[in-house]
Amino acid sequence: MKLIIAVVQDKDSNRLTDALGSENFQTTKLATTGGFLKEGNTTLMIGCGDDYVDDALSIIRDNCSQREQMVAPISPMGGNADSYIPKPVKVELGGATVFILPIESFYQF
Ligand code: 2BA
Repeated sequence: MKLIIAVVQDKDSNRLTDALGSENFQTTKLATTGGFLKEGNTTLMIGCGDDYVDDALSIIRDNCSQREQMVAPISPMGGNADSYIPKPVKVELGGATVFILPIESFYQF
């Protein structure tokens, strides 16, 4: 058994959980925050048999989109805030960041 942990954009999360559910994958959805952008994203925990990992990955791939986002950098520490004109930086948000962990034991009581 494996635990798939997928960090996805909020905009994709409902479509993705619906698509996974329609293929009988069970999911747990966590409201998370990205460390870099400090914005909300969604982390899904998906427990499944080893033979189903590829199917889950292709559903994730098909339902998560890459997007670009402009981010305003924070003004430099100690700098003169009056003369600092923040230039937005373009950040490429991935479709999904996926970790796959082996599961030693699985119980449901
Ligand atoms: P955030 O940490 O908010 O990062 C959002 C996007 O900002 C990233 O998209 C990446 O394009 C960019 N980014 C992140 N750190 C950067 C840096 N030091 N300099 C320049 N740009 C940077 P993704 O790579 O698609 O990541 C989307 C979200 O997935 C992340 O949100 C984070 O919540 C999670 N994530 C990505 N890699 C991770 C990792 N190795 N471990 C844990 N969580 C991860």
